[in-house]
Amino acid sequence: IMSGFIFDLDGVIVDTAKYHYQAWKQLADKIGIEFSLEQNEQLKGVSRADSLNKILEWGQKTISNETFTALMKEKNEQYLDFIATMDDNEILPDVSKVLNYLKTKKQKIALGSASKNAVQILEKVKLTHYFDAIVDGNQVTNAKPNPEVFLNAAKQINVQPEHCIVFEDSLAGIQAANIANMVSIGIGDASILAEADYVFKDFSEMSLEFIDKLINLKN
Ligand code: G16
Ligand code: MG
Repeated sequence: IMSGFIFDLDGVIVDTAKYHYQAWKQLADKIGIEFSLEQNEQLKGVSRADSLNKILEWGQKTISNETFTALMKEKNEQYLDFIATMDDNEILPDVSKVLNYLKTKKQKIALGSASKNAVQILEKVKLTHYFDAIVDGNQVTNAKPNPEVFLNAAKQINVQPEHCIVFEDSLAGIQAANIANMVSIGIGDASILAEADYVFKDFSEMSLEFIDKLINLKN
């Protein structure tokens, strides 16, 4: 019996969403655009370029391609400064427990992230060795809710989409998992993630019995 477990990174394995927010906030302040936590919610799972496009749209600002590239670079440098301080203390509750359990049950594990910094972050928090495949923003052209990232991950671990389970903190990611015909599990706020098959506040709310159920789900 074999399932594929696909983890989103930001907001599921580590709370880098707060660093994305701070980096975008600083940039928005600098160019004179208001940027709220609510708006930040809409940037979760969204690529760097699409995020900047949305912020500019909200602020009704048009800029040259050159400035656009410079602003993306500036945001990422700020973000990388935050990332540099990360260690395994930043792994979210019971993520390691779940990864360990899946390993002992010989399940396939993949990463499905929109981030171009995913490999670096996994290294910082020392989780790289758990993953049979890593699909991130460097390999994907269509952003969530397009299912490309998850379908690509399923292919790399050689598991049919119907036998894959996706853990996601963003609505776009839940939608992508649903479109891919995978089991979608929201990690976070149930009111935001209402389209998910299941929602948990975090992994500490998820029992090992439930994970067993996922392993045996559609086999
Ligand atoms: C993450 C975040 C997004 C971020 C995107 C791109 O996706 O949720 O907020 O904009 O990656 O990140 P970067 O600028 O590092 O390439 P995910 O899919 O891991 O949640
Ligand atoms: Mg996320």
